[in-house]
Amino acid sequence: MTKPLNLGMIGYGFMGRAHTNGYKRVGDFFPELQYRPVLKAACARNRENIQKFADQWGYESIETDWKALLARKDIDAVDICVPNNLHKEIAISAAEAGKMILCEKPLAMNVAEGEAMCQAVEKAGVTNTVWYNYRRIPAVTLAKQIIDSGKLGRIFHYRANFLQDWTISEDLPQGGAALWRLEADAAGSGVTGDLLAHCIDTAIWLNGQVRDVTAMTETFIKERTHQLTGKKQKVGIDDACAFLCHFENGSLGLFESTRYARGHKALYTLEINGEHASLRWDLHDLHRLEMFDHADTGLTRGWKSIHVTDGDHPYMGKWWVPGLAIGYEHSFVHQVADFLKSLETGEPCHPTFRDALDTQKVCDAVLASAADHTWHSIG
Ligand code: SOE
Repeated sequence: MTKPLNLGMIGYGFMGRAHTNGYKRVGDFFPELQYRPVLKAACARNRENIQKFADQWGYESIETDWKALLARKDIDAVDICVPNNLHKEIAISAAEAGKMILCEKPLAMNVAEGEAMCQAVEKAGVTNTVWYNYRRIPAVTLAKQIIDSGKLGRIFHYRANFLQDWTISEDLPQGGAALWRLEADAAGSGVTGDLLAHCIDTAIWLNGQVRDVTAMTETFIKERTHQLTGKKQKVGIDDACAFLCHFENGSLGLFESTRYARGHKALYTLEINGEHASLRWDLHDLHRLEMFDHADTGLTRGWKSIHVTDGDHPYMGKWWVPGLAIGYEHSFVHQVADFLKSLETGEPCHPTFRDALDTQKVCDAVLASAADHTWHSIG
């Protein structure tokens, strides 16, 4: 007998769809799990839009006020898929209402907000997780297993990029539906919170905590028309950001993100160099993990490309047959599966709010360093 997990989805954008797809697929591919998501309600201010979303994706009902959603007895968990400036208030109220919370990344606008959210979920004792989905791409999970096995030895370097090109046009407005990521009041920051946060979350997971950072940011287009008011407004977000860091394990980190790398759409790459071996991964080729093992001898030594599609690779036994790849959307199915499993075991589903606060601390330090041009320790 399976048990229902009644979900309330707040928001209906790109991430609302990605997460909902995860809820819908999980039972078919992870049939052993005790809990089954039930799409109880979808919530957003615009009645027409949320009804359309609910009809398309199969939500049983709608709400136009998140407070009404939180007051409902038939909702066990809420998924926060709204702009970053709304995460804190909704998450704290949800915790007080005793709801489990799945919150879209980044956790919050800044560390102070994130800390308040952590305290709220911990006080209420509600299960929580943050959607840093790239941890659950099988090739990235495999990298974690290889690193944890000690195969790389002492780590010297970690580097990551997240490159896009969708904001190069000066005519692109800021603010409002789909473009809130460009408005500082809604997003908090630009590429630092939106893209580098992913790189930082994966880096901390794979290579441990960051000790200190020095950063630079740039805003290439200084003014954009606001989509809702039609007025020109100063751009307050970082269009590009690069930072150096030390990790607690003594290795050096190098990170770069921009929305101005013409030709790159979502090029998230990471590489880690250890004493005995190196690994690298690329989102545009997400089912491959590249590895160089110094123990290999002879003329054929070199980088090898592991096609992470075998039944014994992380998560892959759940899908098709060896050799057949899965994609981006499956990382969300995996996160739902791990969340449901955590309800059975009582173990946290990482990254929890508290884990995501570590990423938030690095983001805040990066932005502070870019502003005052000095090194910042991670508090
Ligand atoms: C931005 O374009 C974005 O959609 C991010 O918000 C996501 O977190 C990232 O995974 C892909 O790019």
